[in-house]
Formats: sequence, C-alpha cells, structure tokens
Amino acid sequence: MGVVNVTPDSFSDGGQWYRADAAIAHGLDLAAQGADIVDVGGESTRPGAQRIDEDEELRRIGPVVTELVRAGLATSIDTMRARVAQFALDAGAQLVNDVSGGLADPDMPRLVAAAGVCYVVVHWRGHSRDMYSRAVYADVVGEVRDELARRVDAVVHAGVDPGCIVVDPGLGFGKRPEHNWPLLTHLAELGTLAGSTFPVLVGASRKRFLGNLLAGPDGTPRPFSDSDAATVATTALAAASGAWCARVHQVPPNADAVRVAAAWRDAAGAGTAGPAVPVTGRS
Ligand code: PMM
Repeated sequence: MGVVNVTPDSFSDGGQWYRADAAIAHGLDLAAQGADIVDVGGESTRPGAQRIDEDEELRRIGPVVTELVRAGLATSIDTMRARVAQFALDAGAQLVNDVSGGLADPDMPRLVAAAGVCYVVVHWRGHSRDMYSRAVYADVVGEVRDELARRVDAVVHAGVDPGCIVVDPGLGFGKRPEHNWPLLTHLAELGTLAGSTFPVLVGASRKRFLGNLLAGPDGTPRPFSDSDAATVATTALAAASGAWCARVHQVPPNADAVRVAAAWRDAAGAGTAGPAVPVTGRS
C-alpha cells in the first residue's frame, strides 16, 4: 500500500503532496512502481496534531480520490470521518482505512457495512493532540489485542462482513517507541481474535520509533527521510511473519522486500501470507 498524504504537515513527507495535481501524480507513480493499493489521506495524525475540519478534509482528498479511481487504481481512503469515507466510496474507493477503528465517528462502521467494502480497523486510544498520555500499558500485546478484538466485535455488530476486516496494531498511535517493537514481533497473535484470523496491516514506514532506534551518538533521532532502509527491513520482517499488507511511502524497495519475504515463506513451507481481503483495481 502506497501512501498519498494530501496534507501540509504529515511528519513523514512534510507536505510534498499537498496540491491535488502533485498528489494525483504521486498516486499514479506509486501504482506504476508496484503498489497494489494507494491510500489517500487528508488529515495528519502526527503526534500533537490538531484536527482539521471536515470540509477541508473533503477539499483535500476529493479530486485525488476521484482521479485515482478514474485511472483504475485500487484506492483506499484514510479517514476517521464517515462523511469523508462516504464521498470516497461514492467516487469508487474500495477500502476504508480508519486509524480510530470506528471510535472517532460512530457512523463509520454502519457506513462501511452498508457500502459492503473492506475496513481496516486500527488500534487507537484517542486523538493525536494528546495520544501519548494514553500510551500506558502493562502488557502491550495483550491489551492491544483485547482492544482490537472489542473493536472488531463492534464493527461486526454494526454489520461489517468479518471476511472484509483487516486489523492493524496502530504503530505509534498511543504507543511509545518501546511499545511498537513487541507489537511487530507478535503480528500473528494480533491477527487472531476470538478464534478467527484476520489479515494484518502494518504501518511502520518512516515512523519516529525507527528514527529513535537509529539515533546518532548524541541521541538525535534520524530524520524520517533517512529511515527508509529501516522501513524496508521492517517490511521484510513483517511480511515474513505473515503480514498481509505494508503501508509505505517508498514503494520499490518495499515491494522487493515483500517479494523476498514471500520466497522466504515459500521455502519455509509457510505458504502465502493470508488470509487476504478482496481489493483490486481495474488495471
Ligand atoms: N499511520 C499513519 C496514517 N495512517 N493507517 C494505518 N492503517 N496504519 C498506520 O499505521 C497509519 C495509517 C500515520 O503515518 P503517515 O503520517 O506517514 O501517513
């Protein structure tokens, strides 16, 4: 999954694709480079970010989703708002990627259910402005898993097809750097909820915990733009342990990592990473 952030202030790409024409060209490039899905978002969720209003979010994503769908790309909408998701689905988007797992907007699960599309349910404990105050865990894997299971229950109760749910541990969302590592090493456990197995999406690309890991001798974190090799390493490890999808900013090296991991799993007799959900473009 290639990321198209139509924002002036995302920490990972700092406003490079804020203009609609730049964002559309970027989405087309990502697909040409091998992204199976392009994920379009109009609201930054970097730590400390204040929310933008709904009309502004719609203004940002509208032309981008419309054009990428028109070009035949499998397009997902990264939003916590049902009205924004509705616009994108009406335009032909195939996947709703909700970093709040349906908590930010109570209308979202019903909307996804009615549209019959797939839904990425992300573990989340609250909005970005104060997310670190909630980053308190005694057993991060167990708590994230339990909380994800409750969200999956809730969205299924609202009518979402369980065969169309993808779960995501929400790396960095209400998690400090030390919380992300155990989540990454327990992906299979996080995808097995109440006896069912769900595809797992991992969003580690350019995140601060990678920059912190790669900090210089004086403790200065590596800037996001220099953490792409660490992202690729994380993608390879996550895919080799069965992740369904990696959400990334740079497609070519991560697509290679996914192919290496597939060969690795094959040779180990682990088969293809699964289960999968049906999301495909026209071309
Ligand atoms: N992270 C960001 C945005 N959307 N969606 C999913 N499913 N998982 C994530 O981890 C995730 C996401 C924030 O990162 P960005 O600013 O680089 O887009």
